[in-house]
Amino acid sequence: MGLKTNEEKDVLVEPEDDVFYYGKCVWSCRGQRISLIPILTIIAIVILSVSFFLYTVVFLDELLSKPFNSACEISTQPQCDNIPESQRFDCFPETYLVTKEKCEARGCCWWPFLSRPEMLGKVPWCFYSRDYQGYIVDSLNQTATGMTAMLSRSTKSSWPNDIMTLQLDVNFESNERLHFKIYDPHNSRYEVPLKLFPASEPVGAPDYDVSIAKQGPFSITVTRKSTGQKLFETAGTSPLIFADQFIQISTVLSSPFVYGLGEHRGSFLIDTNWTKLVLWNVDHPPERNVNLYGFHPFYLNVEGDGKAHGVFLLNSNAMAVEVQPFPALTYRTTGGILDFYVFMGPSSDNVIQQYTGLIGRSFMPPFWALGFHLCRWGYQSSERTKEIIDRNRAANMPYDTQWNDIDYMDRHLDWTYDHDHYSSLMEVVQDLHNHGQHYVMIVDPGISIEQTPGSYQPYDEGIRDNVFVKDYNGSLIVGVVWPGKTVFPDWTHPNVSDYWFRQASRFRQQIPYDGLWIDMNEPSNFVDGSTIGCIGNDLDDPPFVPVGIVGGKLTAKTLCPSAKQYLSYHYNLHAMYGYGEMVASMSALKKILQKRSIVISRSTFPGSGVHGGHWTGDNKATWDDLMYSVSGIMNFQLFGIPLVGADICGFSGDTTPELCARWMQLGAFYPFMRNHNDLTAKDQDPAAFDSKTQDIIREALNLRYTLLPFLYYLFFRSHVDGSPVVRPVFFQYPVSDYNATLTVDIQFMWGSCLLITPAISQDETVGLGYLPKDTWYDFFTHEQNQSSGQWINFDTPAERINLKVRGGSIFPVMEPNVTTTLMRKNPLFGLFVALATDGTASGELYWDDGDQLDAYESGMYNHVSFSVQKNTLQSIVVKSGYISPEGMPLNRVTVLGVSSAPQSVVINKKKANYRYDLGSQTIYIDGGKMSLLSPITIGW
Ligand code: MIG
Repeated sequence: MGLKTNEEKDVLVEPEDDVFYYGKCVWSCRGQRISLIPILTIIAIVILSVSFFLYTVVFLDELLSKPFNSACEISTQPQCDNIPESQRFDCFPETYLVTKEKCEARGCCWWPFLSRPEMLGKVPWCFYSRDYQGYIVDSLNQTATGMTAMLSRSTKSSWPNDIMTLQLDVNFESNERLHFKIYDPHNSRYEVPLKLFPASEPVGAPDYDVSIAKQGPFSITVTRKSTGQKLFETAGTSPLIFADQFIQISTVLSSPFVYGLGEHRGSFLIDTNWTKLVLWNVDHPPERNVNLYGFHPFYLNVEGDGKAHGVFLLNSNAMAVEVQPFPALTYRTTGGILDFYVFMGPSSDNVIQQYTGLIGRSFMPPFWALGFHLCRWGYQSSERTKEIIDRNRAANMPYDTQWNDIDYMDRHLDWTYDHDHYSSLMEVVQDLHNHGQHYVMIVDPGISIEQTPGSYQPYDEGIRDNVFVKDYNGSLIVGVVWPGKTVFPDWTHPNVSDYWFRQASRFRQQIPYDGLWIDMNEPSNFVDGSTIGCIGNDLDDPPFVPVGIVGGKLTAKTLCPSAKQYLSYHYNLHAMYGYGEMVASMSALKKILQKRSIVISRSTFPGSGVHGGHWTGDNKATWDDLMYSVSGIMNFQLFGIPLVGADICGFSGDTTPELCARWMQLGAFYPFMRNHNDLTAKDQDPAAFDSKTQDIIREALNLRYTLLPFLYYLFFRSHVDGSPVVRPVFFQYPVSDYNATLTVDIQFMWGSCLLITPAISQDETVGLGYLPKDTWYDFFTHEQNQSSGQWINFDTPAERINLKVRGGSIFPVMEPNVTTTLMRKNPLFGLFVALATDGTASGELYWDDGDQLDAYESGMYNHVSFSVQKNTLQSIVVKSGYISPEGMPLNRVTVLGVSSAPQSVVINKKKANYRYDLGSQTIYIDGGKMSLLSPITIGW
């Protein structure tokens, strides 16, 4: 019956276009395409027999441990025998088009056969031999905190300008941080101008060892002493190559569980089956297998036993990182030096704490920034912006911040607004402020050169202060962006910070904005290189360009790498362009506002988290994009940029009510929650939908606002000790049967308390997820689940997200309101207590005035810790440095997991009002507005 229907359809349907037609034929065009079948069959037979032959060949080869290569197959010189596919290190990484002649000219092994046809294009045909001539160690000396070695090579590599002598410095910086650096001791080379922070304590008895091979090719091994696990191991991989514009080093990974290396789109766990990741900042929508907006050469590797370490390569040159099944990882970078840091963990949290200890801890966002942000490209007028604000207020949506995109500007000129269409912008912003709301608008880096001299200060002052990027010749380099022809501030120029501050502060006198959204800062350019292209020298067109890079070249959609910045060529500094703008923008905001604020940047680099947050760019209104957003957000937790979110409901394309409602439910758990929409897509602000959808969205927002004190606490932790805000499930549960937790990337945690399981597909009411071994409570029903660590069905009814609380948690909550400002005026604190099976629980609270600069650093904050033992909750006021007029009254306490009705409930020796629900085993206690700034004891 079904088949018949298909056939009928095929006859009836007129192919509308070729793509559609071919697509259909795969399934059901047998009648019409009968002539294809014999051809396809023959092709299939050929493919099968060839692959069977190859498979047999390779299999036998490995089985018999016998070289298949005889003198006539592979050149007899290099040792190419018995190198399994997984251990082939690519000797021709710059192209797929390699020939036997070219390969052998490099002294490498040529073996163009693969075990399985699907390995084509993944497993290299041209790979290093075991005895490839590289660097040897000439001398090795111990130093007070490590060792120093001199390396040299006597033959040239195939890359131009080898550095024939190298120095390696190994420095044990602390028990947790190892630093090693390979560089040219004779000529100084570009090094990343990033502010790094010293290790907190000196080295004592570290749990690591470093050894350098004294004989044979150079190799370095870092071992975790207590387990013998090798954490960084170059032996048995590709040789070290250190040429002027091509530097390569490989390491064996301790396990295939490797994460990070951004910015990229994909699963959280990086596939070790030959994945090539390109790092080179570019304006490109999140797509798999290409480089994106940010540059983060950092990975986390979970060792077999649940311990973890991290590796950071401090390098900002265009880079390819290849991960292969050995498992091993190869860095190939186009410049700089090899400057490595290894972080010893041993927990994943520790690794991130140690990494951010080096690159800087995340900034403390103001409280309002954790509320809901609403944005779109193309309101087209201040009146329309106001209509949207009004309708969402009328719909009672919790909502703190309204944004404007480039359409607020006068002809897309930075630091101006359109006096025709946005004439009432000032009133709109004042109205937001009157309602306790905030305003953020976009600024792009490109400064128009097309204005009448004397009429546009951002250009005139930039020329006067000499802050724009130059071309290789020293003239201004000109690109094209939204305002037409533009120049680009050089964020490394000593005058740029003042210059940017002046523009920002002058504009703030017109429009009193509260934060900055900085876009297009890869930097993006509508023409490749510049309006006159690039000179095309070794910097624009280097001998190695990562395969798969967007546009196929470094100049694509950005400035010429040969352009000159104050500190170095753009070639070296490109990856840091957005970072530099973040630094200048945050510094300007602090000076202007004298308050905490936000900078949300598209392009990022290590250290960006110190100065702002990130959104993951131009996603689409699809379920796939909703799903991948979770990995995106978890990645930035590894990179030390916890304030991150994806465009909720999807940027490009029209969303649907269901998708948007689901996305708002998930987005309520993004550290940065913003709904943003493309120029032409249909409205997707909460009030744009039918009342049922609005109800779902309002609930999601109320839930977020209820949980804001907990989220704020998590940001405090991140700011102070570097713990991520959103945590991958394995951070809490590193060991699980079949390593299940190591693959979980649709679910995630807030701190150690909440497990979030979003719905990720249409019409989904139950979703498969992993429930780690622990005691769990449903946040809404309080239903208890004792899990032994299993994949189970999670209820995902349309009305809400699945939210589970880990037994043993205490976290602060607050009565929600439509703005954080109103919540703070009447702060009704609550405590959510979920008992572990032994009746214990613990948690903490952080509070300050919400936007005071350096509140924590100047001690003007409150910190309270809570614990439960034997039916008694006790608080300890760790710090009370912020006394607000509103106080910190405890409104209610909800205790889950109380199996029998209490006789009474007592707060600080006084009887309290409470209600016990046997069904859900919950006590609801009236907190009696006791001040949280004094110790509280509650017994039941
Ligand atoms: O070329 O400012 O990623 O969020 O709406 C597009 C317009 C420029 C890209 C940003 C997007 C923003 C859009 N921008």
